[in-house]
Amino acid sequence: MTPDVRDEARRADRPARAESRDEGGGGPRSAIAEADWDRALRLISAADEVALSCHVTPDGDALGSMLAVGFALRSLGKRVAASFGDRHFAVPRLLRFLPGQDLLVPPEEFPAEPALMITFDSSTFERLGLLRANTAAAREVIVVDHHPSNEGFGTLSLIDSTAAATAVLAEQLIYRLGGRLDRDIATCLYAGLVTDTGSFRHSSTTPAVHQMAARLVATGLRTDEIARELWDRSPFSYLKVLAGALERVMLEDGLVWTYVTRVDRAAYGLPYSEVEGIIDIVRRTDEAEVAVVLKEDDQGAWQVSTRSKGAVDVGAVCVALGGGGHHNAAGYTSHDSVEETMAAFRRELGKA
Ligand SMILES: [Mn+2]
Repeated sequence: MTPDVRDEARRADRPARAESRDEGGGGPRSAIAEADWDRALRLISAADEVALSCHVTPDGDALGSMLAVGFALRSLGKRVAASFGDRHFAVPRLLRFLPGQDLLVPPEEFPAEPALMITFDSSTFERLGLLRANTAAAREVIVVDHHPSNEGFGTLSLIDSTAAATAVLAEQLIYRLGGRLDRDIATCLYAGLVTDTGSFRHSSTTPAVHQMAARLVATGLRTDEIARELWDRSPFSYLKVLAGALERVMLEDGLVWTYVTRVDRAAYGLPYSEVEGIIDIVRRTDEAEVAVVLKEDDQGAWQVSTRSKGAVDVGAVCVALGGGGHHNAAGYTSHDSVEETMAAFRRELGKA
């Protein structure tokens, strides 16, 4: 599965999680054992320096969880190096408001052989990008994550697939370390919580999620400012590119789709990363069960984002086309023309 496909899954509505009381086979992984928390605390208390990583092209949950724990470790007197393994190391524009960016170092300054490393929200070793070698060379690797598919690539797993976000586990780790929530830590955790619950809209939004949000908001953080940074801003050029994409949107037999070329983006100087949100506008369409947006990247390949309202498994469609994802949110890469790409998509959709 390509990183882009995983990004599709993480950006979109998650399917409803099974109840954690279901302890039969095939259910979510059970909550983290006390013995594992204890071992994590022992490893951390014995360390002078802790190296933190999250997945490449981090979202609010990955970066927010990592920075929140980074703050807590620093206040315990640990040296902290935090990073993510992108080739072009830069914090995504939407996340530059997060406090704690001084904890970040580019991958080339990350400890080559960390004695203790902690990874956040990365479901696979692959998703650590340039930091894979550092991870492989680390003596101990604690994996903090909530993806049910997590490979458990570390020496210790703190994985709970019933958690709505990795930030939920990060908060627990901070408490167990004897840390307290301040406004900076809470801002980072809140960014994770709202990102992964889609602003408390997804089915993962449990009473526990709102209780955690209440603890975070009680520190005095600005929910309005965080919401604007994460969801409600874009450069003017985005509106122009969006207008072009909406101008040519098509509705055919329950399928709504459009495309954005690199020429469209170049005309307004809009980077590829800024067109991710177009699918969220297109998928609103009442008359369509499935939404597709083809986004041409800087290399000329089409990154295909797909969404379903539930009746169709777009994950299966995208797997058949070489990609992957979830039932309601998936993606793949196409090197064909727009017409050929859509013809192949329709063909697979017909089988689903
Ligand atoms: Mn997450």
